[in-house]
Order: sequence, then structure tokens, then C-alpha cells
Amino acid sequence: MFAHAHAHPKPANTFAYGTAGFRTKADLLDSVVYRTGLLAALRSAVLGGQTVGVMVTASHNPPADNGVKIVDPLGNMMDQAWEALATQLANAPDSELEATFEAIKAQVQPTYTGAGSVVFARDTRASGPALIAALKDGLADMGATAIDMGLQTTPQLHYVTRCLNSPTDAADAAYFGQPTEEGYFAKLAAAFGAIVGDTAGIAITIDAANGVGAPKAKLLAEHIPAAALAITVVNDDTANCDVLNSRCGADYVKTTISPPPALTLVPNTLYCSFDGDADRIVFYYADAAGAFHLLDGDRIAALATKYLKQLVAEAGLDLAVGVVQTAYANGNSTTAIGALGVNVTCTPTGVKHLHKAAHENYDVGVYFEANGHGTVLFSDRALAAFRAADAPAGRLLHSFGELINQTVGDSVSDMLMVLAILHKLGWAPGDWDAMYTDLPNTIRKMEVADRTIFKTTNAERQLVAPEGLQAKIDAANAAYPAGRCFVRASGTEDVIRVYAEAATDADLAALVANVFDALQPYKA
Ligand code: 16G
Ligand code: MG
Repeated sequence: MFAHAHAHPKPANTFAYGTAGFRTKADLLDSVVYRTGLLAALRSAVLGGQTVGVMVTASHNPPADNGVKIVDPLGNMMDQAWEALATQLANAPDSELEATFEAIKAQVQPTYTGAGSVVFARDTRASGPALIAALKDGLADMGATAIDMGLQTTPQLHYVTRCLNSPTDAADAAYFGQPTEEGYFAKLAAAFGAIVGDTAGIAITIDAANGVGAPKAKLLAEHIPAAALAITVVNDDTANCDVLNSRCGADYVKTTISPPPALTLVPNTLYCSFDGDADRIVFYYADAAGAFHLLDGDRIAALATKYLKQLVAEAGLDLAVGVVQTAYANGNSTTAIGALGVNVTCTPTGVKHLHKAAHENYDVGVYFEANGHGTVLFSDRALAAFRAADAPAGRLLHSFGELINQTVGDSVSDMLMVLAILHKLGWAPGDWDAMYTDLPNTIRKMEVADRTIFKTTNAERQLVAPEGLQAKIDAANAAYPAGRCFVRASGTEDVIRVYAEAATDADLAALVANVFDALQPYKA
């Protein structure tokens, strides 16, 4: 039945559809991507032929890695119930592929009689084209319509997927935009222009991680007048695949708390870093004395909340503004955001959890992980109120609804949102930084014999297993002012992560030492 299956044999490895899809060494992924093609086409058929998205990327991982994930028709991540099916199909022995597929099909029962439709794109990795060829073989074997978007950022693929499943009449309230790259940039540029005008004199330097964000940021620059926003792109070498995410990009800046070595920071000037697929962003600047200041996802959340809440009040709208964070959010950010008069919800790590909570709980749902993944979601009720409003604040909110990517966190869209808000507030980087001071904090990792024994509750803030460990962590936390440490198993690496914060650097060091003592018995 599957004509191309023999060309995509499965290696001996075991695969898992994890936090952000399948992700591992690229040379192991051929069969996984082929089979993801089969599953994406099946998902489309189950959803009545709506177009499903597939993105081939490994985000901030090293150049030799790659990955693949499925996007649902409204541009959100694939229904979590299907993750187990994806894993099951990826791990079926070659001889059982068809039987496994048929068993899955019997379980999900597609009612649509057509063959489905799948739109796909990839980042700049050298392994991308061959994996896309494997994907196309899977789609061909399903007879599915294949829409090849070529090189795109992950958020662009989410955007296009949503557009392909939305009304095409711009007068329709559910119209989302044109399902093209041009449509994406035109929408962002128009919304940004409506907020800041044509001569705002804003400037930003983007570290594009030597990834797909580099050519896309340059395309954005062609759509916005330089007098409104002057964009400089550095770390833009996509011709040399070996430098992707190497000593640059959002992950490097966030984890080292330092600028990419290739940059010399001009004091009091704003910079930002994308990650390898441009769905994550952090900002930073150097003060007059040359000290580095990181403006991470927590701070983006604080800024967006402050400004959007103010606009909602000015527009006289009765809307629930709220924030979603994870346990990695700095405690002082949570306090500062709470002081703005909004509810703050905590979810487990991973964009899909934050996205869901923001969507379910709030009309204006600001969600960011500290690492820079995030966006702001507006409910249909909020968007309708913005459309109907004629006060200036209401019109501004309408433009932010167009500017902010509603499908997933987006480096490009988030960058424009931050720049527009800073411009409206008349804030320099230092004013933004002054919203609060981070508690001293650290993220460590430890290799353990078996990370699966670390089970958490309360949005990953407490361990329920191994037995007795949480009591020791609680005792350590209680010993230091503002001490907060938690331990969880990574979803992307074979390690456990230890996050800690405390009132002073000395307390932090002592707290971490204390918890590492308690962890010694589990060390690999
Ligand atoms: C993935 C997630 C990210 C999360 C990270 C945690 C998406 C698109 N990405 O990169 O949100 O912060 O994993 O990694 O969901 P960890 O489980 O290894 O700490
Ligand atoms: Mg990413």
C-alpha cells in the first residue's frame, strides 16, 4: 500500500513525540519524517480535509540535529491525544508499518473520503531538503495535497496553516490573512505602521542565530519604512550550516546571560536574539557603565501586560487580562506582574500548556516562558470589542490584535510588539528594565541514572517521587529568604533540571549546594 515505505527504513532507535515534536540527530530521522507525512495526512482526513501543517526544524539545537512537528488547522500545536499515535507509528517495525497505520486509522476513524491536505516548511539546516523529500513521499503515499512553503520560520508555518483554514474574504470577522509569505509580512507591517506611524525613528539590531530568522528579518525590513524602524541583522550566515545557533541566538544569550561574542553593544541601545527557527526572542542592552542587562520572556510579559491592561482600561472595555508563566519565571516578575492587578497562572513547561491556559482563562492572555517563548492571545470577544471600538485605545488594541501572532510565539511579531510598546510608552531599555529587579537565580542540570522516576505535581513545582526528596527541598527552601528551588525531568534532554532563586547570591549558592546534596543518591 505504501509505495515509498521501502525507501525509508526505520533504524533500531526508539523515538518519542516530545515537548515539541520529534527531535534528534538528523541522520536518524528519515523514517520518522516519512511516517509523520502519513500521520499528518490522516489527521487532515480526520479533520474533514482541513489543511494540517508540518514543520521540519530542531529550533535551538546544534546543526547536526533536526526535528519535525505537526500543526493543527487553527495554527495551534497538534492535539496532545495524537502525540502517542505519532510515537506509535514512528516506532513500528518496517514489517508492521501498514498494520500499525491501519490500527491507528481504525481508532481515529476518518469520515472524510478525500485524501487530506498538508502544508509544510523547513528551517535552514543542511538535512532539511532530504527530510522534506521523505515527508513528500509520505504525503504521496496517502494521495494528500502537498503545499510546499520552502524555507520559513516556525511561526510563519503556523500562520499559513491558520490562513489556509480561514475565510478568504477580508470582510469576514474570522479572516486571518493571506496564506503566503507576502501576506504574513504585509499584515505585520500594516499593523506596526498603524501603531507607530511612518517616522517613529525606532532602531533594533537582531542576532538571527545564523538561522532562518535572518533572511526573514531582512524581508520584514523591506516592508517597513526605515524611518519608522531601522533593522540591522547580524549572525545572518545561513550559507554555512555549521554556525547555526553557535555562540549566538536566544538560547545562548539566556543561558549564558551574556551577549553573542560577535556583537559589541553600544550602551543604552536595544538588541534582540532569535532562536534557530525564530519562535523565541530575548532582548538586552548594555548600560552606560557597560554592564549587560538581559530582558527575557518574563520581562516581555510584564511590559505587554502593563501596556495592554492600560489600553483596555482607557478603551473602557470589561475584559479579563491575565498572564500565564511557568515555574521558571523569576519570582520578582510574578510579584511585579501581580501588582499590575492581573491574575497570574502557572503551567508546566512547554508552549502548548501556556497557550491552552491563556486561551481558556483570559480575554487578553499574555503568556511567556522565561526563555522567550510566548505571545499574547485575544479571545473572540476581545477581538470583536476592539473592532467595534472607536476610541483611540480601542483602535490601538485592534492593531495589536493584528500585529501579535495569534497562533504561536513569534520572534518577528513579538519583536515588533515590544518595539511598538516601548515607543508608545516613550521608554528607553533602562525604563523597561526598571519594572523590577530579578531575584538572583540559576538553572543547573544533572545527569541521573533514570530521569523518569522524577514525577511532579502543582505545575512542576513539587516532586511527588522519588519519595522523601521534596521534603528535603522544602527544608532547603525554608532556610533562605525568598528561597525557591524545584527539580524536574527535562522533556528534551536526558537530564534533570534544578532551578533555584533566593534573595542574595550567597543564599542562592547555599540553597543550590543544599539541594545538590539531596540529589547525590540519584546521580548517574
Ligand atoms: C521545548 C519547548 C519549550 C520548553 C523547552 C523545555 C516548545 C515549542 N518548546 O523547547 O517551550 O521551554 O522545551 O525544555 O514547546 P526542557 O524540558 O528540556 O527543560
Ligand atoms: Mg524555537
